Amino acid sequence: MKLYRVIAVLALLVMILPACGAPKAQSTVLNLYGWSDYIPQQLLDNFSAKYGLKVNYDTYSSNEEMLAKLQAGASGYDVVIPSDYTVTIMIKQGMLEPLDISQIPNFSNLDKRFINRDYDPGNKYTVPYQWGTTALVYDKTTVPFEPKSYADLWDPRFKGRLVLLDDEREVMGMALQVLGYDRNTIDSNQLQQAEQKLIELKPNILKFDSDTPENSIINGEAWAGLVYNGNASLAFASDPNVAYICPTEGCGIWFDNLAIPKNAPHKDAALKFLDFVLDPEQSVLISKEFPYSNPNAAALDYMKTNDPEFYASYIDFPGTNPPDSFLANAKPIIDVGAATTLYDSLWTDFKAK
Ligand code: N2P
Repeated sequence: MKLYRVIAVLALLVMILPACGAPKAQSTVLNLYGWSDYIPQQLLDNFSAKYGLKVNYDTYSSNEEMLAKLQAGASGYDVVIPSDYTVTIMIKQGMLEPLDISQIPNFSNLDKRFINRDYDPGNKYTVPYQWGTTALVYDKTTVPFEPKSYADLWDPRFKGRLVLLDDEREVMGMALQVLGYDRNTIDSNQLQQAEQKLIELKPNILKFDSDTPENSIINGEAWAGLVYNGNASLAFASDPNVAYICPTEGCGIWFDNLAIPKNAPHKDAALKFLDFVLDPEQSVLISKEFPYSNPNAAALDYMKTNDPEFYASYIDFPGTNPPDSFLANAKPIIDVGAATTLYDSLWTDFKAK
């Protein structure tokens, strides 16, 4: 065979072989991009030890922050943790890799109530992480009166004493509900009224904090606030005078998920991570450090057997185990499509005032 023919055959083989399923080198790294204060370091260490993978963990404080970063071209991430309405947006924009659930055996550990939800029918792109409510927290010993509604937060006696999530859909949603509107409205007039309503609340706001708002309640600087359930659970764990209630207008309800961004560089590692997080023993680590509500039925069984004391506290507290008074009147955030830009601009304007 002439030399040029040998070269041509070799070149052809180099092109064809990878497509024929030649084994691809296993990843040695997992790049995780998740909410801050949400994944125990112990779980990441256990994952690293089991698979010999190095985990890099970048954090964000809101869905909007994560989405903006990915839309701006950040492409190195293997796993993200979007909430329900953000899953809708990411699927619509082709930002997620489809999942093969047969490669995630621990998926069967999930409570059936938390799979196959509207934002991802058939779990084609996501697996549940944690879920929860967004509602009112307060310290019974510091408040001038016990609030019952979101509207009560506008009382001048709360001057400089409120901590609010730095979460545009949750806070705008609260103002819309106080005005008697749908928290997912796309009506620009109602949205502008909501911004005005929030501007009236400004004197009462001590700070915005989506990461550790429980600290402001625990240290007494804030008397009440709008927080996620896990924040309230942590505040209660350190101070039994803390209450977490569903306001008369109705609380928020949300479902967070693990997903693999399109073209993730280490998809094999990402799939291993999705399965590992759903292992009951690992999942209990999440509940113990970040007590949101856990969608993993096998994990709750594991907790009941192996840590009955913690399980009792999990079942007792409305932050971890929301009673009907929360669930009957809980409203999810849904994708508002083109109106998202109006929410963004009103929120930015309000924050700058
Ligand atoms: C973690 C907050 C996650 C809950 N800091 C919001 N869906």
